[in-house]
Amino acid sequence: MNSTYDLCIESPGRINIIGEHTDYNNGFVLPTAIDKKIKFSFKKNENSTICNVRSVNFNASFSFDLTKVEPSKHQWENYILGVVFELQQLTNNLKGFDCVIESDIPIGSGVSSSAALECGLAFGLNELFKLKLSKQLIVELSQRAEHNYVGTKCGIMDQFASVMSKKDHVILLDCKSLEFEYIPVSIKPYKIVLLNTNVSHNLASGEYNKRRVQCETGVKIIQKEHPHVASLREVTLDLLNKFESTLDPTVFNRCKYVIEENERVKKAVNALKNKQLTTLGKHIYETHEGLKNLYEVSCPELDFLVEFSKDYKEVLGARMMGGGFGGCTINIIHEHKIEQFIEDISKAYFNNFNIKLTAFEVMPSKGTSIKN
Ligand code: GAF
Repeated sequence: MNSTYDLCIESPGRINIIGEHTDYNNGFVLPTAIDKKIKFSFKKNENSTICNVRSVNFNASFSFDLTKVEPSKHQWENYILGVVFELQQLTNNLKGFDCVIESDIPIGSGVSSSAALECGLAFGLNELFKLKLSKQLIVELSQRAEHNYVGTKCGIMDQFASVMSKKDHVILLDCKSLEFEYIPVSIKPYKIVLLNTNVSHNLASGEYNKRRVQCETGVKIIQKEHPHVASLREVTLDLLNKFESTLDPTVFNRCKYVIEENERVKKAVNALKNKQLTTLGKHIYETHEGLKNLYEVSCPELDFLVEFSKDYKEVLGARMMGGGFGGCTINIIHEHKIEQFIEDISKAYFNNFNIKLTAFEVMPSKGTSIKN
């Protein structure tokens, strides 16, 4: 840490083994933090309400006054302002501060640099000003910041993973009750490799929020006849099928995907706990099919990478990860084949799209913490 700063925080990005687009449907997810993170250096700005924030990666700075926090036209600033605004709804103890931010998380790659930014800032300010907010509150206020200042009506998975993760484990999170279980990632000799399409997606661009509305539309129609249904969590495939002729076909497909995905998470967890890694991989491939055909959040670059991986018996499973429309695929691959696989797939990807692929292995890591 730079010696002129009082506090250094590290806040990680996340992966998700399985359970995509289920979090805002009260479903199940299986994420964990990774060893790519954002570093924050904080210091108090005594006797002032002015806050100065600098992003090393964007080579940009901005300042704002705590007495006049409002959205900015620069999206990255809204992540900061949103968190400060949400903190101000909970406490009067925020004072001026200086903060420098530096990240090695690839932006727009589906590993949630946004949640890392929100959670790291909230966690850091909680420490700096001794606000005594619980980790769960930090998770929830960071999610609200994304809803209210960034405009993405995201679920809770990314913020939860960024704050709550434990080294060498994934989190089975019930997004309805927020009950969770840490599950060891014992997958030797396999490893987790991300392949970044380097095609950028922007969740706030509307498609993400549209999916959420489509799922809610399905729920509202089913609810009329089945009042106990509050979310897709309470809908079985049999019940959904009874509404096939009533629901708009797109809405039906979205709902079908979510219901099937929740079932897949449970099966995948079972497979992981019993070291049935081939079965785990099969479910991961099935998730990609669902995201591509029913949920329609994939894109040609992601589909290409997943299809290509199927020619390698050493790849147990691959799928697009995160919100979609670009970003990374997650791959479970035998450690002896990683190098060859990356070489082959990078060449093929470049030949097809004229875009360079970026590949990196990730380790399940701990959540947001103070760096000593
Ligand atoms: C994004 C969102 F932020 C998450 O809440 C989640 O919905 C994910 O997309 C899809 O599973 O990362």
